Amino acid sequence: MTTWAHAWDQATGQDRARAAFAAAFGATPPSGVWSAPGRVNLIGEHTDYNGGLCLPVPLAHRTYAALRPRVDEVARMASSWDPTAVVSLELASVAPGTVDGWTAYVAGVAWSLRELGLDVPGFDVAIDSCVPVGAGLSSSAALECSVALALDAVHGLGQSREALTAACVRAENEIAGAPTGGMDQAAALRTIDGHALLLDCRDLSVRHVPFDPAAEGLALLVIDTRAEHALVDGQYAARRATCEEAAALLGVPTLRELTDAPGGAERALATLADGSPGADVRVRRVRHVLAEIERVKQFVALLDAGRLRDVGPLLDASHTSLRDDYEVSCRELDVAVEAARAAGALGARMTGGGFGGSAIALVEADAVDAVADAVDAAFRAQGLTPPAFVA
Ligand code: GAF
Repeated sequence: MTTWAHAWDQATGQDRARAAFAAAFGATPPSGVWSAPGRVNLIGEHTDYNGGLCLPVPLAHRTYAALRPRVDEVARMASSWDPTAVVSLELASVAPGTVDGWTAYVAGVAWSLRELGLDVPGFDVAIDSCVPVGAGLSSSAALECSVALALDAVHGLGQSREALTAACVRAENEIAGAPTGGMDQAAALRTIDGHALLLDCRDLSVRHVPFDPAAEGLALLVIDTRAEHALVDGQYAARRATCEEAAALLGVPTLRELTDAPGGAERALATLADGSPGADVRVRRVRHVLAEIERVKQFVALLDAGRLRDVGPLLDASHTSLRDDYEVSCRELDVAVEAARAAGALGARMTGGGFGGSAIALVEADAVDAVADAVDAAFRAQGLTPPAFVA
């Protein structure tokens, strides 16, 4: 039997956060409940920190923050992940390396806003969420962004979505210690329903591209492999460092610049293939990034032309490149992708940072259950923990 992780409707999410708030902090209600979604990225993986393009869509799964300001400088934080504990800390004590676990994402946002010179005193907050945690679906960003929206509203900070995105990225990089690139926070704060977000990470401009698989008789199946992924274990940082090293060797600020002139990518790859120590790895990492940026452009062109049915080969090529050149896939992701394709998916790929986490498959709407069953069966046949399907 397949397992499905369904989203709550927003009224349910808000009620749950209010109930968690009452359980942690007593009868006086919160000032409100704010929320932000998880995401899947359709294509454009490991491009954000290279100034590239990516194309996330919001999930119906959201994180809810019930929050009330305090007059002192204390943050008290409760969550459904650990309902018995309320973590309390002085905001003035928050600095890189001082806070661990999920509270780093919450306290980090307050720290980041205060670093901008904004007046952010203490608060009580209770969190509840239906975004699967550790599934590569951006639960961290959904948490940060729900808190950022809450603090912005209760303190009348008047920050734009773009400014809040930047503050959340800083919280994640500097307080939570994950050197991520910013796609996830932009997805949580700047996406709109029914659209993919074409995010240009060089200038942070966005375009909302209509994305409605159901209108074409299709569905996007999201497969949480339950192989836990982590962005703070060094592998993600190593990929980012290699890209930055290659950009420095090539004399460009980011790898994106290599895609600006015709033939730039080919010339760059030829230059990098100089036989020096590490050259082979640099070539493969850069080849992925440059090809992936091109795939985003092709994917968006197909969406603009109403040809979602034709994006399958781009999804497949993205996965192959992430598996072989970027080396961020894993057995569970490969099994999910191969089983989905074998069961008739038009295309499939890992999504998010990799090393575990989730895959997506574009399938005929009436084949969702059959493809899910086939993926589930493939996991069981290989002795893997069965996946959860996120819907
Ligand atoms: C993770 C990171 F948080 C993003 O910034 C992005 O780099 C992604 O991995 C890979 O595309 O989700």
